Amino acid sequence: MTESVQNPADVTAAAEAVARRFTELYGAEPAGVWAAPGRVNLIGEHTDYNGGFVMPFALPQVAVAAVSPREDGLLRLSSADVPGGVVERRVDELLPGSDKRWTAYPAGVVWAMLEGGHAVTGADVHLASTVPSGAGLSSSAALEVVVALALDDLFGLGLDRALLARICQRAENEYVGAPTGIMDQTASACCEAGHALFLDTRDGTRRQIPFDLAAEGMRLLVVDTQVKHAHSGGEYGKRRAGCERGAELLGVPVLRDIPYAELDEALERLEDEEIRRLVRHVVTEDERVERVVRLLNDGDTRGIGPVLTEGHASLRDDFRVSAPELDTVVEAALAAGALGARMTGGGFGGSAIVLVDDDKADAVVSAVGSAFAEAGHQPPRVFPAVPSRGAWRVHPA
Ligand code: GAF
Repeated sequence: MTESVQNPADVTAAAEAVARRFTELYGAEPAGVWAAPGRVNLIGEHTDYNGGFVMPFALPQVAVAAVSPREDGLLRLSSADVPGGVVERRVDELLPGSDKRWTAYPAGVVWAMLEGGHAVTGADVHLASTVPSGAGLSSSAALEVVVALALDDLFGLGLDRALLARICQRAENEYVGAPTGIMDQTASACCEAGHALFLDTRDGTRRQIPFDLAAEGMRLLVVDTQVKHAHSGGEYGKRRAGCERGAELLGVPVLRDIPYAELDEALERLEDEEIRRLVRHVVTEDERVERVVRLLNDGDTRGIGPVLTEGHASLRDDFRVSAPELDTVVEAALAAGALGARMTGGGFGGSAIVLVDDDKADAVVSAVGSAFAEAGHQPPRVFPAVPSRGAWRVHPA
């Protein structure tokens, strides 16, 4: 049966627990405690490294960090979620690509800050997270952003949220070695409760779009297939390289520069079928984000359902980043009366989202559970996605 999980994080309790453990590990109370959320992406997938549009919102699930600054160049890292105690590094010896463990995310942020000329002289950090890892819900961006925000505060760096997100992206791209775009870090840093975030990844324009499904008798379910995905694995990078090749062949800096109205003409100029499919996905996906924004602005929230489902078909058939478990969620949910459904995040496993009327939610959850059992997939975890706030300092408030 489908397991129902994950109450929204009780951040205050989590912050107290993390601060207590920090004190045990490092022998003094932390200077503060910060939190940064995971995200789901409503629409706009694999567009962020093509200069396109995305529309994520933050989840209630968060990474929490208790942190104190140091002046002696030592970086001490520990996590409640990973056994192994405290890991020590020297900030001036951090080396991109040298760390294959979870510590690469916080250490990468320190490295990226130093590379950017921001003076960070060391820190003690204890982390814990309620964002499921490997579920396509940006657990790694949450770790990066929570550490970046803490360091920004503690060292008085005065970074704005967009720059904070770019530093975290640099940590992920260069230090961790995953060639991701800017969506996840921006979502974790910049989202607002009750809103989805429209982001133009080319010029960085952000718009908060009110997104209150509860008021309209609907909800968005996250279905975590528990099939693990990994961005540093080759497939994500191959898609990205294919998109860049497509832009080059079409003579534009990024695929965002191909107007939707000129897509057919652009496709005719491409001989390689694989690249043609990648280009078609990216250009149509940007158009779908714009359509969703228009529908939400017009108050037609139900109308976004079919657009989400269209997006899934494009990711499955053209971009080819879906997985059998994700397709099962979408098919079973729609057959049971969902308004729309799609995979969310990078793909190759991870999570799907399902837009559903409140009175159909139970039927949809049970249909997805049965379909998984029938297909021999391990049971998924299902929880509602409530648009929540971006990163903040929990203590001192
Ligand atoms: C992952 C990446 F981290 C994002 O930058 C984005 O490309 C997404 O996959 C696909 O839309 O979450």
